[in-house]
Order: sequence, then C-alpha cells, then structure tokens
Amino acid sequence: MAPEVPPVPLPHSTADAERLLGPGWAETCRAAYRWMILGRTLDARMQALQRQGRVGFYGAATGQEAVNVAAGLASGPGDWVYPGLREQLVALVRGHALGTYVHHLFADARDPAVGRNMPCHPTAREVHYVSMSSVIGTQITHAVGTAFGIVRRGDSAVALAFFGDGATSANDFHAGLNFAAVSRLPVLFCCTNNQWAISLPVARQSAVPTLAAKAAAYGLPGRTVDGTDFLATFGALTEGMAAIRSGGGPQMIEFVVYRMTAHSSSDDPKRYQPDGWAADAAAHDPVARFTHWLETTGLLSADGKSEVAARADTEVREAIREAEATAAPEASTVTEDVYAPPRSPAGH
Ligand SMILES: Cc1ncc(C[n+]2csc(CCOP(=O)(O)OP(=O)(O)O)c2C)c(N)n1
Ligand SMILES: [Mg+2]
Repeated sequence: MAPEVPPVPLPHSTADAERLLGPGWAETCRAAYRWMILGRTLDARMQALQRQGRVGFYGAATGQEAVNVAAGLASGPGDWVYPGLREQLVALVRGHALGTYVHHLFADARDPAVGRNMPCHPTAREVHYVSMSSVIGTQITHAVGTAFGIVRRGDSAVALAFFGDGATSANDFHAGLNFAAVSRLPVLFCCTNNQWAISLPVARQSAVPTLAAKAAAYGLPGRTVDGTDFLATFGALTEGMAAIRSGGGPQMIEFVVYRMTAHSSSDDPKRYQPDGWAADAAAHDPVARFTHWLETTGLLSADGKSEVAARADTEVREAIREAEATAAPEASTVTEDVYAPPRSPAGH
C-alpha cells in the first residue's frame, strides 16, 4: 500500500491548462482523468489476480499514468507507438478495446496473439501500437525504421519510441538516436525515467545530470519534463510532435516519474529501495496530483469522482469475467501465422 501523503500541488492555473491543452481543454481534462483511473484500477486488480494465480505475470504502470494518457490523447491515429515496458494504457486510450487487452492478459482464445506473448505484451495493430519487445531498447531502432518508412511514403505521421531510464544505456538507444538525427526522421524519443531499472537506481545507470542531456551527443534537442504533471506532459508532447511533423527532425523528452510498484510481479522492491522512496513517490503520484488539481479548480465533484471510480471498476471486472469465461487457445493454433501452410501434393 502506498503511504498516505498529500500530493505535491500542480503549479498550473486554468489559463495554463487552456494554453497547454488547447480548445476543449476542460473536456480533455475530464477524459484524461477517466483514463487515469481506468489504468490505476486495472493495475490494482491485475496485480491482485496475479497473486491469486489467475494470470501468470503482470507489470504495472502505476505512477506513469499521466505520460501514458497524455501520449494516447495527444497522438493522432496515423502516428505509431513503440512501447517500452509500461505503455499498454496508451493503446487503450488510442482505441484498443479493454476487453481485447484483458483477453491478452489471460492468454485466451480471443487474445489477438492467441496466447503466444507474455501478459502485458499486447499487440494492437488497429491503433498502430506495436507489440512490445522485452529485450530492452530494441523498440527504439524499430521506431526509427518506421520513421524512415514514414518519410519515404511522404506521410506526416510521427513515431513515438518509449523506453525507460535503463534503456538509455542500451546499444539500440545510441544507434536509434544517431541514425534518426543524421536522417532527420520524425521520431519523438520518450524516455520514462522512473528512476529504477529493476533494482538499479538511475544514478548508478548514468553519470549525466539528466537523461535528456544524452540527446545532445547525437545532435538532437532533449528536454526534461515532470511526467507526474499531466498538463505539462501533454503540453510537451503536443509541442514536440508539432515540431517534428513540420519537418523539425527528431527530439527527445525525458519524463521524470516514480515507479510506484515493484518492477513486475517477479520483483520485491523492499529488498533494495531506501526508506522514504515510497513516500516521495506517493507525493508525486500523477493521479493524486491531477485529482487534487481538478478538485481545486472545480472540474471534479465528489459525485463525479465516485462515478468515474465505479465505472472503471465495473468495466475492469466485466472484462475479467469475460476473459475467465473464454477457453484457452486451441492447440492447433500454435503454428498458425508462424509457418506457411503445408503445400498439398497436388501443388507439386
Ligand atoms: C537486453 C536486455 N537486458 C536485460 C534485460 C532484463 N531487464 C528487463 S527490464 C530491465 C530494466 C529496465 O529498466 P528501464 O529501462 O528503466 O525500464 P522500467 O522497467 O523501469 O520501465 C532489465 C535489465 C532485458 N529484458 N533485455
Ligand atoms: Mg526505469
């Protein structure tokens, strides 16, 4: 359980929100709040189910909801998302059905990957969300390759490459940023610095003062943003994507967030996180900070809050109920889409 700590207030007026989110800013805020609560509810429920042995694995994105929701809302349908480990909520915000994602978590017959991928590794072709590779950093070069294709086709899309603080030490980070900068490709490199790479704190991963500083080595702009501040995050993403779309070349944004849970269901952070980490993380809980701001500005009432929570709970429970009532994939599907169908003798 996260300690009860008051959230650090967001430093924004409603005029700031209007400037950062544009027309329809209040409705964007309400939608963002609903998605954040859905993400938080799903994480809590799935972690409990993993402990009960009902799903095999789960990696939560608790503490990273503001980045995920902002990316989902700020990107367009033609853009591409190459996730790191914790961006599944981006796919949902972009339109991937919650039920389909939960079928994937249960690896059942209605999982688009028919149970072949580890839970939390969804594929969502219809929303340009490419299946996550657990091999740290490889998605960075994949996103760059897609951006190369975008240019060749003459499209105006942007490829969003997500990766953690740990991934900035991977070879693919170097190759990806270097190639994208030299070729001025439409990629937005989004580093979610949650300050841990499993048990390794960021200070033992990199000696630079900020991870965004690494961008300069490749000749592209990099900036650091408070990724627990939904409004600042949304503003940075829209600004970055607009500049890239208008031909400005790639950029990197480092979103500083707090990993509020274990690395995954296979980890126990009590063995390595210092005293005080959980309280510091709780004070920077993006959902609590945004909730507080919405309440203070009068955009969220007590009734509204309960309605959103109840709706998220119902949607998540219903998706789980359906998944648990769905059969496992047929054994015969194991080789489908893997090998070409055998040729009939008549074909020879
Ligand atoms: C190439 C590679 N090396 C090591 C691992 C094992 N591993 C899985 S997650 C992880 C840490 C990733 O940290 P970070 O990039 O900060 O992402 P986060 O989990 O914090 O979101 C490591 C080392 C891996 N999956 N792939
Ligand atoms: Mg990390």
